[in-house]
Amino acid sequence: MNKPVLIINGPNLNLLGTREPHIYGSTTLAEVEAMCRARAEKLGLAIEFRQSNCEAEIIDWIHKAISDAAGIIINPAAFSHTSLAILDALNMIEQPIIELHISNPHKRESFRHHSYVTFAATGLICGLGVNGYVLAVDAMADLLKAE
Ligand code: CA2
Repeated sequence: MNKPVLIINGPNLNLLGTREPHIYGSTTLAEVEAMCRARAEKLGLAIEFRQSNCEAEIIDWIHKAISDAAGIIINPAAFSHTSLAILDALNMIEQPIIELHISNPHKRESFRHHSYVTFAATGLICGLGVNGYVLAVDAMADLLKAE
């Protein structure tokens, strides 16, 4: 059986669509999950879609993905800018990793310009709103096909 692509969402993204719509839009995370599932189904990919506000839980998911996932799509949210521990975990992954941001952090405050996660990422999608998730599923399908 094909291993699923793990889609990880970091802290506060459970509130997507309910706050700061001028930055993040008004689509909820449940709706983003539905968009990803629809696209993945068309591409014949299985996905696991998760969100956590807890750094340790995200690290545990990444460890499990070493053996259980075909690839990882991750919006690490604020942990992008702070978490060397998530980078260390992602560096253990041999499968493709796509880092994703809804906004374009490089157009925002300078503390968002650096992401630890980028050092482990195969590719990066940012600034395209929640449609970036669908594009990430497409890009992951291409990366997996090329393997
Ligand atoms: O643009 C992105 O996707 C970010 O990863 C979002 C993070 C931010 O710290 C990064 O710099 C860029 C923040 C996520 C906060 O989630 C919210 C959800 C709903 C309303 C407000 C914030």
